[in-house]
This record gives sequence, C-alpha cells and structure tokens, in this order.
Amino acid sequence: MAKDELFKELSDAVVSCRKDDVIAAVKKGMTQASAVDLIDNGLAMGMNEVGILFERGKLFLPHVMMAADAMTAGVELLQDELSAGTGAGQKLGVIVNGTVEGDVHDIGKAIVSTMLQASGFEVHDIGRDVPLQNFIDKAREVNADMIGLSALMTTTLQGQKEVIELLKENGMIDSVKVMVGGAPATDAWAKKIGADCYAENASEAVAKAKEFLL
Ligand code: B12
Repeated sequence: MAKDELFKELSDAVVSCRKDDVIAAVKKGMTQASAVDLIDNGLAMGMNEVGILFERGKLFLPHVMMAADAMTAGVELLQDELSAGTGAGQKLGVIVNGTVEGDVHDIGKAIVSTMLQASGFEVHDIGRDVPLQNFIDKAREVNADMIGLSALMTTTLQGQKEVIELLKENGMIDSVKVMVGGAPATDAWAKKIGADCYAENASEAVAKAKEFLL
C-alpha cells in the first residue's frame, strides 16, 4: 500500500471516530512507516480536519471527543516504538511538561512528552489543566532544566506568560529554560513573553530542547 493511501486511511478513521479502524490501520502502518510519520501525517491530519469541521459548525463536541479518543488509541499503540527511540536511556536534561490551568487539551502535549523522552530527556509530564504554581514546584523538586508549557486556547495562552512571571518571582528564570507550544502559540508570542523558545510540533520540540539544553 502506498504511504499516501495509508496516511489517508489513518486520517479518515480518526475523522469518522472509528477506533477499531484506527487500531487496524496503525498496526498495518507500523511495518511501513515510522511512528512519528504515522502520527504527523496520518492521525494528526485527521484531528486537524476534525478541528476545521468543528470550527465551521459541521460537527459538534461529542464527535470531537470521540475522534480524540480514537486518535489516543492509535498513539498509545505507537508508544512503545516511540519510547524505544535511539536516545532512550540517556539523560540529556530534565524537562517538566504540562498543559496550563484551564485547558484540558493534552493529546499534542502527550506526543511532545513521549518524543522528548524517546530522545533521551528525563520528562516529568504533570498532566493537563495544571495549576500554574505546580510547574514551579515540580521544576524545583526534580531540579528541571526546562519547563514545557502547552496551551490550545487563546484564553489559556496567558497562563504561559504567568508561569514565566512566577519563575522570575521565585528567582528561577536564569536556571530554567521555558519552551512554549500549542496551536495558538507562535514564535512572536514566545519572544513577547520572554520564553526561551517555541516549537510548532513534537519533532521541532526535540530539536529546540537539544539546541537550548546541550
Ligand atoms: C481534540 C480537541 C478537543 C478535545 C480534547 C481531548 C484531549 N484529551 O486533548 C475535547 C473534546 C475535550 C475539547 C474540548 C474543548 N475544546 Co477543543 N479542540 C480539539 C481539537 C479539535 C484538536 C486538538 C488536538 O488534539 N490536535 C491534535 C494534536 C496532535 O495537535 P496539537 O494539540 O496542536 O499539538 C501539537 C502542537 O501544537 C505542538 N504542541 C502541543 N503542546 C505542546 C507543548 C510544547 C511544550 C511544545 C513545544 C509543543 C506543543 O506539538 C503537538 C504535536 O505536533 C482543536 C482544534 C485544533 N485545530 O487544534 C479544538 C480546539 C483547541 N478546542 C477549542 C475549544 C473552544 C474547546 C472547548 C472550550 C469546547 C467547549 N465548548 O466546551 C473545550 C475546552 C475545555 C477546556 N477547558 O479546555 C478551540 C479553541 C479556540 C480558541 N482559539 O481558543 C479549538 C481550536 C477548536 C475551535 N476552533 O473552536 N477539544
């Protein structure tokens, strides 16, 4: 099967919320493409399409939830391959990653955590809808080199800025790097709030973490 067809099959299965089809397509795809490819070009494409249809009012929230559930099932199947990446076992640096308070979106953040871990970073994923002070407390507890902040809504983006302010108040801004991400975040936003870097997707997050921590 051509890769394009495979990616389309994965994407279509997410859009139509068919968990069984997602699982079958991922199993088939694992022999033909890397886990990162299957996620970026297949599953995430389907999720993006769901987002566009949701924005246009063509489908409603329960559909988005079911599609997210189907996508998560696919990502979980690929977890082992992601964690078995070349860097696993090394320790390139310690990263605390989470989705800021008020925001429950965590699919993309989880992919970023897995990829960072697979590349050799020690990752403490503290979940979603995380109270902002928890980022500071966790970073201190594990002696983090970097904090990753995910926000998927324009309303919660502000939380990224507030964590940076908390780092300043706690005298930690010079010892902990901050990487921001999520659909509404941009390079310009990262600069504006004083974050060290922004990454558009999981592969870029790994590249930026290496750039800033190694
Ligand atoms: C799936 C989804 C949901 C699911 C989330 C399930 C889950 N467990 O995550 C559910 C159904 C629960 C949901 C709920 C809501 N959602 Co919603 N949701 C989406 C949707 C369709 C897809 C998000 C997604 O998973 N994409 C796939 C992943 C792989 O991509 P990603 O998240 O962007 O992550 C990548 C990058 O951004 C980056 N990245 C992500 N995190 C990080 C972190 C770091 C450190 C770095 C470096 C990079 C990085 O790397 C990732 C991998 O490549 C988006 C639409 C969209 N286009 O984004 C709307 C969207 C985000 N949701 C939206 C809204 C409004 C809501 C609700 C308020 C709806 C409601 N009326 O109740 C609630 C929010 C509740 C809350 N308090 O948080 C809006 C936000 C609008 C805005 N601009 O603020 C969007 C944009 C849809 C829309 N256009 O209206 N949603």
